[in-house]
Amino acid sequence: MALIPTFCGKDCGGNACPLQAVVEAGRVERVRYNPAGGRYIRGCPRGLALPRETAASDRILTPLVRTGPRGSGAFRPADWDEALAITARKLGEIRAEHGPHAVMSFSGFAVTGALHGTHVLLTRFMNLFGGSTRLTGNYSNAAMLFTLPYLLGSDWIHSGHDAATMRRSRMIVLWGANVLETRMGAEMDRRLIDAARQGARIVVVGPRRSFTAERTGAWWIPCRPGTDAALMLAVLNVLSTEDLLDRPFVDSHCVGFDRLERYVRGQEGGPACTPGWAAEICGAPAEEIVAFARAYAAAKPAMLIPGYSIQRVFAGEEPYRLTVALQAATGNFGAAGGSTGASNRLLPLPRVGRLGIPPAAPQPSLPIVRWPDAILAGRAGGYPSDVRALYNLGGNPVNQGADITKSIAAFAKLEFAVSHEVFLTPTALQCDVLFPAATALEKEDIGLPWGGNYLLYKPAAAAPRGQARSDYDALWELADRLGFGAAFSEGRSAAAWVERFIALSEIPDPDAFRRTGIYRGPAAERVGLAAFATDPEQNPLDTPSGRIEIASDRYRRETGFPAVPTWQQPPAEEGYPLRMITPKSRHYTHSQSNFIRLSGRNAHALTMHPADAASRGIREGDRVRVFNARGEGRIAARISAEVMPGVVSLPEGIWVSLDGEGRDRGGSANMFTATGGTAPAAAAIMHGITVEVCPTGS
Ligand SMILES: Nc1nc2c(c(=O)[nH]1)N[C@H]1C(S)=C(S)[C@@H](COP(=O)(O)OP(=O)(O)OC[C@H]3O[C@@H](n4cnc5c(=O)[nH]c(N)nc54)[C@H](O)[C@@H]3O)O[C@H]1N2
Ligand SMILES: Nc1nc2c(c(=O)[nH]1)N[C@H]1C(S)=C(S)[C@@H](COP(=O)(O)OP(=O)(O)OC[C@H]3O[C@@H](n4cnc5c(=O)[nH]c(N)nc54)[C@H](O)[C@@H]3O)O[C@H]1N2
Ligand SMILES: [Mo]
Repeated sequence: MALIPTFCGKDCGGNACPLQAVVEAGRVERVRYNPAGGRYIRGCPRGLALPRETAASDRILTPLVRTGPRGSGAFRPADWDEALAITARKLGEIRAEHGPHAVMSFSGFAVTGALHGTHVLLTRFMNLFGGSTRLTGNYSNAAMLFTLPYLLGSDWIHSGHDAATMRRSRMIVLWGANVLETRMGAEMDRRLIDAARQGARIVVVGPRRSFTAERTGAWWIPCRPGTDAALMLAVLNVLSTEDLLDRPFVDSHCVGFDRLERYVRGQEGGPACTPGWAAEICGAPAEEIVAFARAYAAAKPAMLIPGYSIQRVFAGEEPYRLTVALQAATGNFGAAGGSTGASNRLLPLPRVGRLGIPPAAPQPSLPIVRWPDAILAGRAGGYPSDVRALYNLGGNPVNQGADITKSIAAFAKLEFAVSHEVFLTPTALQCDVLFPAATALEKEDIGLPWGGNYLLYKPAAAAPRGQARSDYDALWELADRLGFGAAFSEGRSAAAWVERFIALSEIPDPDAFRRTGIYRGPAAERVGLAAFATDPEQNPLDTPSGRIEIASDRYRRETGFPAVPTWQQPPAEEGYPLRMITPKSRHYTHSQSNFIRLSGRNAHALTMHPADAASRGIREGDRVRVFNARGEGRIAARISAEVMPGVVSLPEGIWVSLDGEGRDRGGSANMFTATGGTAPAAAAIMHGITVEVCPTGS
C-alpha cells in the first residue's frame, strides 16, 4: 500500500485541497484527507469521491466520433490517430478557408493547476493556432472583475482577506456567501466554525436560510434575490442618519462617499433609501435592517464576505460596489479581522512557475455568457465573427451556460465541435469528436488554491484508464499535426514542465514538497490592502484619486451608469411571479454530478416555501412543472420555509435530459436562465430568475 499526496484541482471553491490517495497494486482504493494540511487546510467530501470519478463505468475510455445527429448519443469508438487526424483536418480547413477566428475557443475553467489548467492550456493552443474567437470574463464573477478596478484601481488584485484572520473578527457577515458548502478556499469552513465558537457573531444575508446559517447558528437576514443593493443602501442610510459612520476613515480613504450619502438620504432626486423603503423591496423587516446596521457598526472588526451570488443577478455590479462601500463606511476596510468587502480570493499565492500564454494578434472577443448568440447571429447580428467550429476544453457549456435550448440551437449551426471529456455530458453529446481525458488522479501537477498561502503537489496516483490522455498530451499531439507542436510544448513533457515550475518557485525544499504534497508560504495572517488602510498618504491606491473611488466619474463616462452605486429594479415578467435561485450543491462541483448518487433528503429537488406550495396545490415530493419564457422542466418539489416566500431554489449542475418536446426531465437550472447578462459588465445572471411552478398535469 502506498500513500500518495493528491488534490482535485477542480474549479470547485477549494481548487487545491490536500488529499491523500491510498494506492494498492496501481489502483486508487480510496482518497482521504492529507494530514500535512493540518487543522485548517482541509479537503471536502467531494475530494473523497475522486476514485468514483476515475473508476466510473460510464467514463469515456476511447476517442469517439459522432455517427448520428447531434445530441443523439450515437458515436463510434476511434483510435487516437484517426480522431486527431479528423480534428486537425477540420480545424486546418476552416482556418484556411475562413481564418482562425471562425473557431470559437471555449477555454473552460473546470480544471485548475500550474500545468493542466484548462483555461490556459486551450488559450495557449489557440493563440499558436493563429488566434480564435475568444470568450471574455467567466460565469463566476464577471461583474466583480468589471467593477473592482474602478473602485480600487489595479490594486484590486490584492484586495482579498485571509481566512486565518477570521479569529480576530467580532462579526462575520456572509452576504450571499454560503461558505460551508461553497468553501471559497480550503480554510474558510473550519475557520468560520472556530470563529463562531469563539463568539464572533455570524450574519447570513440572502433568500434562504442556508446550511451555513443553520450550522453556525447565524442571524439570518432574509433578502429577496437581486435586491441586495437596496438592503445595502438602507444600511448605509442608517449608518449615515444615526451618525454611526467611521467618518475619519471615510474622509481619509474614500472619494465620493458624500455623493453616496446624499443618494441614500434622498438628496439626489430619488427616494431616501430608508429601512422602510428597502423592506418593501428586499423583504427584510425594517426594524431588522436598523438592528443589523447598529450591530455592524458596533462590532469592530467586522469581516464582510460577499458571495459571488450577489453579482450574478440583474444589475449585479451595484451590490458588489456597495460591499466595498460598507466596509469603508464602518472602518473595517483593510483591517485585520475586517476585509475590503471584495472576494477572499484576491491575495497573492506563493511564487511558482506555471504554463504561459503566448501573445496573439488582436482577436475577436465577446462576453462568455453570449457565446450561443454569437454563433447564431454572427457578424450579421453584430457579433465580431462568423463562428463555424467550437473547441471546448474543461467546460460543459450546454449545461452550465445560460439558456440550454438556445445553446443546443447554436451547436446545431456548427460545422465542427470537439471536446476533451471524461463523460458523455450534454455538451459532449453535441460534439463531432471527443478525446478521452485523464482525470485528476491520473495527472501530475501543482495545485493553485482558491485564496490560500500554500501550494500543493501531486504525482499521478494511477496511470490513465483505457486510452485516456491528459489534456496537455492530447493538445501537444494535435498541435504537432497542425504544425506548431514544438511551440506548444517547447520540447517539454508534462513531467519536465512540473520540474521546471518547481525550479522557478520559492519552495526551498522541493523533495519535501513532493513528499508531503504541500508548501506553505512564510507570511501568516495576510490582510489585503492593509498598507493603504494604515497610511493612505504613503500607500495610495492606484486609482485616479489614490483613494477608494466610491463615486467614479470614470465609471459614469465609460458605462453610462451612475457614478455612485444605485438601486436598479429588476424587470418583472408577466406570468412568472416566482424568483428562482440556482445555488451550488454541497455534494458536487457544477455539472460533475453524474458520478455522485444522492437520495432521500439530499436528492435533487426544487425547494419552495410552504405558502407558495399551498397556493398552487403542491405537496412534498410531487413532481412539478417549472417554466418560463425560455424553457420548461419537471422536477420533484421539496417544501421548506428555509426559502423566503416567492423564492424557489434549484441547485445548479444537474444534467439536462430533454424529451421529444424539448422539455427537461433532469432538473437542470439553465433551462430558465438567459444569455443577455448584466449591464454594463455583461456578467451571467443566475439568481433571481423569473419562473412559475405548477403541479404536473395543469
Ligand atoms: N459545493 C460547491 N462549491 C463551489 C462550487 C461548486 O460547484 N460546488 N463552485 C465554485 C465556484 S466556480 C464559484 S464561482 C463559487 C460561487 O460561489 P457563490 O456565487 O457564492 O455561490 P452560490 O451558491 O451561487 O451562492 C451562494 C448563496 O447565495 C445565496 N443567494 C442566491 N441569490 C442571492 C441573492 O440575490 N442575494 C443574496 N444575498 N444571496 C443570494 C444562495 O442561498 C446561495 O446558497 O462557488 C464555488 N464553490
Ligand atoms: N444556473 C447556474 N449555472 C451556472 C452557475 C450557477 O450558479 N447557476 N454557476 C456558474 C459558474 S460559477 C461556473 S464556474 C460554471 C462552471 O461550468 P463548467 O466549468 O462548464 O462546469 P463543470 O461541470 O465543473 O466542468 C465542465 C466539464 O469538465 C469536465 N472535466 C473534468 N475533469 C476534466 C479534465 O481533466 N479535462 C477535461 N478536458 N475535462 C474535464 C467535466 O466532466 C465537466 O463535464 O457554471 C456556471 N453555471
Ligand atoms: Mo464559478
